[in-house]
Order: sequence, then C-alpha cells, then structure tokens
Amino acid sequence: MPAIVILGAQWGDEGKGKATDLLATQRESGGAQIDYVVRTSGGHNAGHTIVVNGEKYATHLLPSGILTPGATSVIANGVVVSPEALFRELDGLLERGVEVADLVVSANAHVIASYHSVIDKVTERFLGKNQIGTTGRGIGPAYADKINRVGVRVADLFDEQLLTAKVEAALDVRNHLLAKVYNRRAIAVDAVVEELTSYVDRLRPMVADTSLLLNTALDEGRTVLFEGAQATMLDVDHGTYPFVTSSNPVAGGVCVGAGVGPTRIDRVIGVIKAYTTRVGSGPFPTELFDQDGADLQRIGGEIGVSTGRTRRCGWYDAVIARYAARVNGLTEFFLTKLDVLDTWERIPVCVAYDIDGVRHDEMPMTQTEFDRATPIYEHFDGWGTDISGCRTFADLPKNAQAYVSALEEISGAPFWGIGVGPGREQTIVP
Ligand code: 2SA
Ligand code: GDP
Ligand code: MG
Repeated sequence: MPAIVILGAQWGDEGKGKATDLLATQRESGGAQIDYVVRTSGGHNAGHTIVVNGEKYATHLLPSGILTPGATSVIANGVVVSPEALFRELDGLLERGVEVADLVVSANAHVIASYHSVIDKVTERFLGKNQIGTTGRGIGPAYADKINRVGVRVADLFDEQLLTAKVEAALDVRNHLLAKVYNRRAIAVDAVVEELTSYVDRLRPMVADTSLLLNTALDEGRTVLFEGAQATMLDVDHGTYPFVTSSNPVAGGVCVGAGVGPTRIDRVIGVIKAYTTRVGSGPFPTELFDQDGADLQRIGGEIGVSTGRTRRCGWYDAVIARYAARVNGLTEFFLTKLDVLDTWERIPVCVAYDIDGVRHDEMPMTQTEFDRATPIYEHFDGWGTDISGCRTFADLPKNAQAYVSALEEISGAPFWGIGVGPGREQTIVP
C-alpha cells in the first residue's frame, strides 16, 4: 500500500501518534514497509504520544516517524514551522539518546516566529470569554499571514535581504493592529530577522522540494504515511467553527499540504477513541460534567500533551464518527483506548442528536443547531475485566466484542485495529 493517511476523527488526541508508530514499525513484523512519515498541516500545537518498551515519547512538530530508524520524516509545505520549536524538540530527543530518523523540511512551509505566539496569546486575552482556547503556539497568526500573502516561507530564510523585506511587510499590518487595537509595543523587524537567521545553518541541509520528493517516492513504489495532526472536528472548514484550528486536518488537506494528488492515496485511516475528548472551547454534545466524566479523564490520563490542559470528556458519538467517515472518505477506523472503559457496568453511546425536539441522525447543517444538540443514547453492557493483555479480537470478553461490533456497525467504516493500552504492542490488528 503506497500512500496511507492517518488522521483524527474526533477533536484530537485519539492516539494518532501510536497508530502512526504502529504502522511505521510493522516493518519489523513483516507488515507495511514505511519509507516516509509526513506531517502536512498544523505545527507544534500537536502533541503525539508514543510508548515504546514502557518509555514515553511526545512529538509536537516532528512526525512520529522520527522514532523509526530507516523511515525518513518529512515536514511538508502545509505545516507552519517554528525553527525554535523544531530544534528544541530534536535536541530533546538527541539528549535522551534517541536514534532520530532523517528529517526533510519543505522550502515552501511557512515559518512561525516568536511574535506569532505573542499575537496568539494577546488575541485570546482580548477575546475574553469568547476565546478559542488555542495552544498559544502562534498557529492561527502564522496561517493568517500565509492567507494574507505576507507570510515568510522556509526558503526565504536563506536570503537575508528578501527575508527583511518580507518581515517588514508582515509586521506593517501587525504593528498597526498591536498599537491601535491592543495597545502593545511594536515588534522590531531587526529582532525578528535576527531570530530567524540564527537557525539557517542548521536548517539548510534539511530543506528540499518535498512535493517532488514524495511524488518520486510514490512513483518508485515506496510507502508514504501521512500523519494527521489535530482532527476532523477541529478543521477550519468542516469542524466546529470558530472553535477550530487554522488548518485543514481532514484527508483533503493532506493533498494540499503535501503537494500530492488525491488519486495517489490508497488508505485513509480515521483514529477514534472508544469515548470522546476535547481540549479548548466549543460545543461538545456528549460532554460529561459528572463522576463519569471525571473518571474518564482520570483513567484515560486525558491531559494535553503540549499545554498540560485537562481534556473535557464524554461518551462515544457515532454521529461524529459517521461525519468523519464521510468528509474524509475513510477506508477504515482505528479504535483506541477501549481499555479505559474496563470498569463501567453500562456504557452509553450517542447514536443521534435531538435538536429542538427533532431527531438528527447526521451532523446538522449549521453550528447554531450543533450547539443545541443533545445526545440520544443507546446503552451497552460493560465487561468489568482488564483487557490490556488481549491481542486478538477473540481474546476480548464477549461484551467488549459486542461493544466494538456495535460501534463498527454505526460508525460508517470498518474497524482495522483496536488499541487496548498505550504501548506499541497493546494493539489488536489483523
Ligand atoms: P490552535 O493552537 O490555534 O491550533 O488551537 C485551536 C483549537 O485547536 C485545538 N488544538 C488541539 N486539540 C487537541 N490536541 C491538540 N494538541 C495538544 C495535545 C493540545 C494540548 O495533543 O494534547 O496540549 O493542549 C491540539 N492542538 C490544537 C485547541 O485546543 C483549540 O481548540
Ligand atoms: P494524538 O494527538 O492523536 O497522537 O494523541 P495523544 O498522544 O495526544 O493522546 C493519546 C493518549 O492516549 C496518549 O497518552 C497515548 O499514549 C494514549 N493511548 C493511545 N492509544 C491508547 C490505547 O489504546 N489505550 C490507552 N489506555 N491509551 C492509549
Ligand atoms: Mg495530541
């Protein structure tokens, strides 16, 4: 299978890092031969956890494939790259003695400078109770510069004169806003240029035309894994706008973000938790405010990998699963964290929404309606045993099998794998 997309089917933190690592390392067990692991959207707002032999690693801007020797990691054009975050993360892995994979960065990727993060935080403060709950990493402001056509791209860093002109153009509007609206000091062009040029020597050997690289690799029959960041419900077009990130984490965004055509993609795997979580503001129909919510949060260890924020928790939402299957054209799901539900006697699953007394089996057309959606639940019997040692579907207790089969039937795509623990090996795959 030459081109595989892995993406988030809910609001993020579904276990994309684990799924990516699993596919990338199946090489050892004679499975998929992954040659490239590619990030195509977002930036260091992502937090992907991988547990190998009990040792925990978190990747943010780097693709999870950085931990797979032999696979090349690629940061493609659709990503917003903070050089500071990039090298901090790389150095963190090197200090831990990790054998990091080769890394290639697109010349066309846009750059995040420290002022983007300042603007992100100031804007959030200004929004007050309407704030998005961003990670404060400067993602939105960097994408805004890109769309406003005043962004700085990685290739610009190697020509100081050009870089200065571009930073000047970007800061012209920004400084006006900072002074007039936010009552803040102007950002100095020289300081930004100095900050960005301090990384060029280290960055230069990594920079390439990643669209050419990836298309050539696919022509040669190599396997490319596109690792999603954030998720479908955080997509700027298809998510819970405006409570979204500023990019397109859906499958279509992968093609734009990598310069690879849709006809080249063979599999699209949606990673989905056996319940739901969300970090940041915005509507969340199955959110729990009771002991069950607190228990899911505690047992699932639901804490943001990048910001340490507590994640909001709720039951599985099959309307969202079907929506994700549709807007991404999913060929399959990877269900994670089934083990977190081990201790519940009865497990509710949202099968449809009630909106103003009307049943909706599909995502409503508008966010105003979604905001008012209340879940219609079906209940399933729990299994009351530790399933973290199960390695085949037949190993699972009968009630766990029934729960998974019921989810599969109502979620819009077949289940390819099931996670029963954070470890690489704690997985049920065909
Ligand atoms: P931003 O910073 O502009 O992308 O924030 C906009 C919204 O997107 C959400 N978002 C995320 N949601 C879940 N996980 C993310 N990554 C980290 C993690 C988050 C963390 O893996 O845990 O550590 O807090 C992520 N990144 C962005 C964000 O919460 C806003 O709702
Ligand atoms: P990502 O952003 O989608 O890569 O997910 P995160 O790494 O932010 O959050 C997922 C969390 O769940 C991490 O702590 C993983 O180690 C953990 N995890 C992934 N799969 C499983 C699973 O099947 N069971 C359990 N218990 N934990 C899992
Ligand atoms: Mg995450």
